[in-house]
Amino acid sequence: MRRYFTLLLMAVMIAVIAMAQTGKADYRIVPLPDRIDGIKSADFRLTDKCLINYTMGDRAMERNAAMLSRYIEDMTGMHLSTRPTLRGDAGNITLRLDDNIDNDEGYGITVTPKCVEVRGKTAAGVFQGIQALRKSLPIGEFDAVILPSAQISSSPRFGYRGMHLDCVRHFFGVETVKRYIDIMALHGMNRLHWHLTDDQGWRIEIKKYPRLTEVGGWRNGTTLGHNSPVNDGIRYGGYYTQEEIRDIVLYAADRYITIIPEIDMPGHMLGALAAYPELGCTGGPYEVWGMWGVSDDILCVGKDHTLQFIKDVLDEVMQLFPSQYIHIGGDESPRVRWQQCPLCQQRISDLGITADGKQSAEARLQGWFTTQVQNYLAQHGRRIIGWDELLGCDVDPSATIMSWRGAKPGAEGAKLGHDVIMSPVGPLYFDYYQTSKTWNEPMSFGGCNTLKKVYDFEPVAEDLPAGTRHHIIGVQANVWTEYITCEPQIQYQVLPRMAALSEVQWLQPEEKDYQDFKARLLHLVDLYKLYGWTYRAKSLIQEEEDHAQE
Ligand code: TNX
Repeated sequence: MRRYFTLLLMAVMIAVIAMAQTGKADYRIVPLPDRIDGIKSADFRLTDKCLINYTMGDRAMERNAAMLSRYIEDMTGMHLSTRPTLRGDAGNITLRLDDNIDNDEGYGITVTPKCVEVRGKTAAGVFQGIQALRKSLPIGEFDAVILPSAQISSSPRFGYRGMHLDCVRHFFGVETVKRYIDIMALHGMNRLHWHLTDDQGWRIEIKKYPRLTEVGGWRNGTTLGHNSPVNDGIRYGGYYTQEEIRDIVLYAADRYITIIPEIDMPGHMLGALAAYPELGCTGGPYEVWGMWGVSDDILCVGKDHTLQFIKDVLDEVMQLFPSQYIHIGGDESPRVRWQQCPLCQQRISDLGITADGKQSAEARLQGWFTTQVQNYLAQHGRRIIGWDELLGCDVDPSATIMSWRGAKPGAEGAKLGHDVIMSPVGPLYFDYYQTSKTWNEPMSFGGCNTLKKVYDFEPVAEDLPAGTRHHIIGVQANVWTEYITCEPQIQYQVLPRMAALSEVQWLQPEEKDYQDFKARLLHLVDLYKLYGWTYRAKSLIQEEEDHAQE
């Protein structure tokens, strides 16, 4: 009887083991780690009995551990507990800081039969290692996942790895912005450039100037099609309260993403002008715009009041955003109003500004205004980023330039000693089409930035002199939302192009290989599916040899 029972038990156990689902990790992820060295020893078996160890008392690592636990559960269905500890124990995953890693965001992962170690020079680096480990896992319901023994290590090529999001032309709620941050984290990115003010609305609550959002946050309608004269006549708007902004900034910080707010000035300001017409040259009245494009009405910088207004706004912005950088726009500022404004002309003559062969007096006036803002922010330990138009108005080289009208202005800026972030319209405007065959695509701004064009982008031009190359500090893709009205459409525009961008941001040029990337991309896309994100599937299955220019 007893023997019969033992046999039965054994049979049941064999059946259970046979039924148990086992998956296997694959470290060839996106972005591809710099090194994946196999170790000749047995594999590590990850189960829900494993613990995630982190250093006791380290809040950042505690959050990292919790995040990894959640990711593993998303991917495999296995729930692993986290544990504060002073040392790594066999059979567990251990997160720890490692001074031997040079790059602040570099990571190392060591897998042996006994344990898995995720290391970084900083907690941010450990987080990058966590993302890598997460993307290596198979997707499904598993009882165990086999992790082949290996040494993996990687460091990002660029310290500034950005995505931009325009929440003005269309407004997106807190949850959408948080999911955008999640998507960025998955792709190893660390800067969110958040476009918060423009002609079509003012989206950030400023306590001292409540009309900015009460009045400036709303437009009476939106143009249909590509800036057609037909307007839908539907009141549209919204804004983020300061409380919501703090919540989003923290959410991003927990994922090692810094949010850089953009308050675009002196142009793209109709939101503010509609609320406070005295800020303009003509005194208005102004309306929050229901059209796209560039408005002639910009801030009047002849009035001291305008400067005070900007300082007051920036005071509140700085309280909300710990980012060292504040983006002050500076793009697309026509100067026709300044030419006719007695106060602006008075300012020009008071300052003794004159035109020369290169620049008009009004261009110099924008330079003066920008410098005032730059100095004010510098007094508070902050730095400015501005669009490449700033290069045309004598700003100090300590201003960082965002090169959008191609990569050439960025290269010029670097030669002048500016730090530069490359985000040229071609191929890094993700509001542009992803194919030349646009008839089956959601309406976009125009252009044609295919997955391959994004992948092939090289931010540091070959002919850039050696002493200036270090000024190219980052790469970013921009998502303007004139034609993007809802979250699935944002995701469709950025996925999978963000995957290609992540390899531009992380890999050295010689490590890149488009065909290999496309093969590795398939698993990443399975993660998009897992999270229910919308993406452009056609970019995966067909080679789109589009050479249309933007
Ligand atoms: C240019 S990029 C703009 C934006 C538009 C975008 C559309 C830049 C500094 N200005 O205002 O939304 O093109 O792609």
